[in-house]
Amino acid sequence: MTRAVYPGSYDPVTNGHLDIIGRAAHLFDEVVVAVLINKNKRTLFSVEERQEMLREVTAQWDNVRVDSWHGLLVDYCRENHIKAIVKGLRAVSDYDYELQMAQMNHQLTGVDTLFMQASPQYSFLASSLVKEVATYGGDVSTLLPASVEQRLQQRLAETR
Ligand code: COD
Repeated sequence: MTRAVYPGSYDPVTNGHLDIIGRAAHLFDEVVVAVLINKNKRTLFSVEERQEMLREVTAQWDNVRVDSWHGLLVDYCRENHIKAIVKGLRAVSDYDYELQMAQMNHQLTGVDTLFMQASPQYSFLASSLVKEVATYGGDVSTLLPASVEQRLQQRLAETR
């Protein structure tokens, strides 16, 4: 059985993430979308909320599972017998840091990282930018699943 993990912050999940998840689900028997917890990073949504949104929008794929993890990604891979990490690359600017992480992870445990190129229509898309645009009233409806956009608008209204 081929199993891969697609790790990230997912604060919140965007259509760019979903595009990678769907494509990875065609390549692997199982894809685990893992919300990595970083206590030093301030997020708009809690880990539970981020997982809930991911579960809603990935329900269409039987072989996609959502999980969370606090600690090193390589330890998650080891504990769950996962040999491949999937990452999305939007632009050359993503590559330097992603390559460094991939090499470090490989050095630590031998786990391999597979890069999938972002689809052109999503290559500018990042959760942080979506939050910024929505904060100032911009239209983000084509960038997020409808249920996620609804939650984002609700959260921004609560924090105003
Ligand atoms: N199109 C395609 N891919 C995209 C898009 C898009 N529009 N937007 C984002 N992605 C990709 C990102 O490149 C990334 O691969 C993934 O989707 C998740 O994105 P984010 O922004 O939600 O998540 P990040 O980049 O903040 O996640 C970083 C990790 C949490 C994966 C990383 O920090 C990590 O592995 N942390 C665990 C601790 C650890 O092991 N540290 C040592 C590393 S060597």
